[in-house]
Amino acid sequence: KWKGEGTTQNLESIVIGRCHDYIRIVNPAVGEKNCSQIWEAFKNAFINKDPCSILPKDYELFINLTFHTIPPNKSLFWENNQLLVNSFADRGRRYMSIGDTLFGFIGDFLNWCGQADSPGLDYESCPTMTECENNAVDSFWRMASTTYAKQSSGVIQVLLNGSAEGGAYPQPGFFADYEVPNLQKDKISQVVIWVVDDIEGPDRDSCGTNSVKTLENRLKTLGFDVTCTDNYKSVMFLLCLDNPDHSKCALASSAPAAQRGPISSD
Ligand code: ENP
Repeated sequence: KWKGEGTTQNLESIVIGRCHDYIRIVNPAVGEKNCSQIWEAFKNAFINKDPCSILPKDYELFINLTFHTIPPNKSLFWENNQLLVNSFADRGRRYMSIGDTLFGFIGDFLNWCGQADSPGLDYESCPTMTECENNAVDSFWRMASTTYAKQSSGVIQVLLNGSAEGGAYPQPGFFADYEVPNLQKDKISQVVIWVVDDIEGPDRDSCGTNSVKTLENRLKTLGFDVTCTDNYKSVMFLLCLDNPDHSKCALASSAPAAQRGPISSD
């Protein structure tokens, strides 16, 4: 009856399994957590309720149970480049994006919703954002985003997609609406913005133009020290893995090296 996809099959096993994977393998530094209690808190946020009346605060217990600190300088905010961010962050080894926190790790790529007057999950369909904004998934990410932004400290990075249709800094958007307003001025020393275009994609947005300019001005007005870099090299290298022959991917020294031919033995 809803337009969105239904609950992911095996949701309970996935949530409990991801929780164990996270605390034992991905990031044992968070210490002991009770994964079955975390599942109960997650489920109780939305089961037996009208799937359009779920509020961020319904996930409060879930967030309290999964809560851990985010190491300074490791936060990585983003819009419109989830898979790139997943690779770049490397499960928290390089950066800790929201998907590399315990609460974000549990929800990543999943779908879920309940139904009024029934304890069952709805595996057939779930409401989309356009049907109602207070749906189980969006309210989850609003709560997670708010928590993540409030916890971020030191130098924080923002990876934006300069080829995105709606602009690199979409408004409305989770970053604009739930993260920027919750950044803690006294804990954050600098905001580093990276605007990276798709290798084949158009150059729609860059530092100092269009929506990125709006973001830079907003952050400066809030009192943050802001820097912005277009097509940041480390991220470019990662994108170039899949497009090694594209002109944007030529390494500065590689052309002469190739022309030199094979290394001679004398
Ligand atoms: P999209 O639209 O590119 O990607 C949405 C997909 O990313 C969904 O599969 C969603 O999982 C997953 N996801 C991971 N983290 C978030 C998240 N954090 N979030 C919403 N979805 C998330 O992402 P958005 O909507 O632009 O959100 C990007 C935001 O994440 C940025 O604000 C960034 O700073 C933040 P699922 O469970 O829906 O299948 C917050 C909102 O970290």
